[in-house]
Amino acid sequence: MIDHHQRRDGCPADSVRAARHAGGRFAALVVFFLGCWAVLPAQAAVREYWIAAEKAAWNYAPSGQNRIRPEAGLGVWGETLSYTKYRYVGYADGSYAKPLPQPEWMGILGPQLRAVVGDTLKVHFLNRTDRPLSIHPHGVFYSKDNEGADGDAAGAAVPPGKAHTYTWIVDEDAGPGPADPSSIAWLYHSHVMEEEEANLGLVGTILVTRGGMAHSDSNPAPRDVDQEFTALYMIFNEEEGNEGGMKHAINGRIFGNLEGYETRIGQRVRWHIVALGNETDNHTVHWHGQTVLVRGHRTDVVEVLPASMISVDMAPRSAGDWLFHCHVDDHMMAGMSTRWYVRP
Ligand SMILES: [Cu+2]
Repeated sequence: MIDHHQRRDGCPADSVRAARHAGGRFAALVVFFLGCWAVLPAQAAVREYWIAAEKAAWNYAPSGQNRIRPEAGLGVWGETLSYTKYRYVGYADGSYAKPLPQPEWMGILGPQLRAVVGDTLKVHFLNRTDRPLSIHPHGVFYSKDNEGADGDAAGAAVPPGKAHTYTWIVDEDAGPGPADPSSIAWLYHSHVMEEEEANLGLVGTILVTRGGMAHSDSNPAPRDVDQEFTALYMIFNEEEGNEGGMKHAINGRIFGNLEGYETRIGQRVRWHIVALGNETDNHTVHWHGQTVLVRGHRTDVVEVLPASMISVDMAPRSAGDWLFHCHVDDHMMAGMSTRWYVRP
């Protein structure tokens, strides 16, 4: 990721909106800069990301074991564990030479994009696969050319071997609302044949921090939390009509094979829970060992439906290797379960 900082934040929202409605790009720029010249000298960034779509082997349970209840085994879900998936892979620059490392707990998720309200996201997309794909974001402000879906705009379906740059504006309407915590999550996914492509593995998240709440200009993460985790609850359908091919996964792993959700007592931890999929993707996400605060309500279970996004806060008080799982019986049985670790 590369950040270019500009004196642009704090421009009067009205002038920006007026400019957008005015249509012409030149007119928009003039109004934009006139608006900005007069007001607050806050910093905003253009944050650039490079993402390639690539085919990759994916194993839903690399240990080959049920790590939650070893004696129960993997059942029908263990008959085939490895499949060819399509993934969003992050790179440091336009050479697309060396994939950026990401934490183990991210599993199959694409790179985490971050922004602060007022920023612009520039996402360079290279399609290295054999089918047309896109990146369609939720939440952020985009023109039709930057929607990554639906129509003949260049970004709606990027052919194999081709590239496209998406520009997304992270305005107030993309940021946390009054009852939200200081950062929220938006999904992004491919949207040429959406229902197939999410299932292929082309899913990621955008985290947006409220204005004034970032650590620094170069670190857009919120400063009132110590750690942020993201969890995608989604059943991947690998073999139509075969229960064993229904992979009830958290970030693409089953039966405790997702590792890395690790924290310490007293850390301020934020969880961004997202879901995608079909009518069976109604999940009740449950933490053992700790309650969470959801928009002012206390609970230890949050409900998600396909394309839901919810952000919850906790400060763990009890050390342990705790379960983190879907509370729907069938889903639990099929392996939609892992652990989160609270160290003393
Ligand atoms: Cu579930």
